[in-house]
Amino acid sequence: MNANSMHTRAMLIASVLFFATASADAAELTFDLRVERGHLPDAMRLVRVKQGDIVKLRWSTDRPIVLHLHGYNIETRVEPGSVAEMTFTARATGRYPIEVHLPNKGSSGHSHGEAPLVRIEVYPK
Ligand SMILES: [Cu+2]
Repeated sequence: MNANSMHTRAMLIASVLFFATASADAAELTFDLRVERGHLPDAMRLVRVKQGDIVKLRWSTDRPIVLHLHGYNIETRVEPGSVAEMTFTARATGRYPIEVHLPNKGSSGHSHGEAPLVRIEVYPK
C-alpha cells in the first residue's frame, strides 16, 4: 500500500468516526430481556428504535439458547445465570426478527416455525 492510499484510508476512517459522534440525536438504548422457556413476556416482544441508535440488548434465560438477529445477522449464545449482550448500531431501517436457535440441534437447528422471539423495528430518523 503506498502513502497515498494510506492517506485515503485514514481519511475514510476519520469520517466514519465523525459520523458516529456527530449524530447528536442518536441514542444509546439498553433493553433487558428475560427469556423463560424460550419466550418473552408479550410487552417485550417489540423493540422500537430509530436509525442510528446504538442498541444494546441484555439477555438472560432459564435455559441455554442461541439467538439470531436476522438482517443484521448477529448470533449470541445465552446461558442461564449470566447476561449476554447483543450490541449493534441500527444503520438499516426495517423490521428484523430475532429467532431462537436450539443449541443442541447444531447449526441446522434453525427453528423458524414459531413466531419470532422479538421484533426489532428501526424507524428512519
Ligand atoms: Cu435464524
